[in-house]
Amino acid sequence: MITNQSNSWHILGAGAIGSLWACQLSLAGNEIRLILRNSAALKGFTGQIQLSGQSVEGAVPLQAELAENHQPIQRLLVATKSYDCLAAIDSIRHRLSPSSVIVLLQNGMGQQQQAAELLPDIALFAGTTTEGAYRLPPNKLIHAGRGESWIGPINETARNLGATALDRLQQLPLKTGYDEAIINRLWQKLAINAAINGLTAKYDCQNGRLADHPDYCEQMQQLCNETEAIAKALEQPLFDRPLLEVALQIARATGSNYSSMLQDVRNGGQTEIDYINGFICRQANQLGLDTPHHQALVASISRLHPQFSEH
Ligand code: KPL
Repeated sequence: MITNQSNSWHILGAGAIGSLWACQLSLAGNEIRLILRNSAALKGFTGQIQLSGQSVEGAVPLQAELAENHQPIQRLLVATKSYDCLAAIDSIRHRLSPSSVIVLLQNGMGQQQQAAELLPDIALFAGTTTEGAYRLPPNKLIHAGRGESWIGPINETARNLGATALDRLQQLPLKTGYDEAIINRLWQKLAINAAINGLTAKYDCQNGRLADHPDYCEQMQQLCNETEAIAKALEQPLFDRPLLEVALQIARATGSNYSSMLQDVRNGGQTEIDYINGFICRQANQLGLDTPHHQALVASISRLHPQFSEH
């Protein structure tokens, strides 16, 4: 039986966003368990996260465990990087039941559809957020900027269950709305990330630099033109003004930020390029349309980490 008000949450992906929701859910009286990637991470976990910034300051005690545990999972928040999503879900699949509810809160697109194919009978929701947070090892979490989040169903099971399954998320002091048309919200966020993240990674610059540099603005324009054409062909309305205008506004508003993709490159890690600009290329391909500027950007970011690239 599905208990809509379950207060037991597991969190996969203890980066900044996963940790922020873990802390907020815990502070609101929910029972939280972080699922860590291996025994070294579990051994190194200090048992608490030191929260500061835009959230109430203090130490939040949290429990942690490994995926191979057998305790059933009622509510699961997946906040891994997009490219880790399927493997992460697969690692806890033995703990899911038809009454489990999963929320994917990640950048990029493509993984939501793959997860929906993998788990047709489990309620799957997806979300997007503009909350700003970062981790300072070993256990600090800085909630740097307030934003807003949207969550909505991505399969029939979730649509039938509706917003009440996510009451606990909506009761947190993080501005969160429920939207049946979540795919469109994901497209809007994707369109912005596709205009900013890859270029900042390519030119190793802060977001604001894109808006100040005529050559970078021109490249944003080309990416935005292609994104708008694909979104239009897929009947996904973006904004009530040109995408470039919105992307430039966000690049300026987050001017001193280093985009998540640039941070990944600087940390020597894999990037989400295949789930951002790469997703747009795959959609274009299915439509028989060309996206040369997105393709070139995917190729140049992939060259930074050829060992990881799908392409
Ligand atoms: O979402 C972002 C990201 O870095 O992933 C932007 C909007 C570019 C802010 O940095």
